[in-house]
Amino acid sequence: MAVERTFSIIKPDAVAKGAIGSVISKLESGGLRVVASRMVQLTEKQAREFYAVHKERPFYDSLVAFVTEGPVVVQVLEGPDAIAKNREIMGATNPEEAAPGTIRAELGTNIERNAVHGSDAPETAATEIAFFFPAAELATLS
Ligand code: 3AN
Repeated sequence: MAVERTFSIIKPDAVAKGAIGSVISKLESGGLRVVASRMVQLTEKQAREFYAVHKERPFYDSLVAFVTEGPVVVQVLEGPDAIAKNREIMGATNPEEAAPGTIRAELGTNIERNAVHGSDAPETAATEIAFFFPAAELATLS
């Protein structure tokens, strides 16, 4: 298994619930390590740009409003097969379909307010990491 990096957001709903620690605990228990982390209040401009791939979708404006309603934690995770592993730990996009024990099953409310974001492929991981973190801010773990 190749060691990869992926990008993760702990969304405003999970932050507001005081669940930052639970999310990171699940990620770390699953073998992922945090190599960069920052709390940030996204601007509308940043959110629109970050989610530009969804700009034609009917939920785009609502998604932008949600991710800007309060602070989020943006982070970079590293580990074997980190992209797929993170998505496995997150669970399905719709919390109602997420497997028991996953972050979205435990902390998500609905398909929009679903607690976390994770990159879906190596290309998006690279783009999303660079959107928030200069290379110099990524830790090298021993
Ligand atoms: P994932 O986050 O699981 O990769 P995407 O990339 O399809 O899912 O969707 C990005 C985000 O857009 C989701 N995390 C969710 O917040 C929101 N979203 C996706 N589908 C819907 C939908 N049908 N209605 C409302 N929000 C949605």
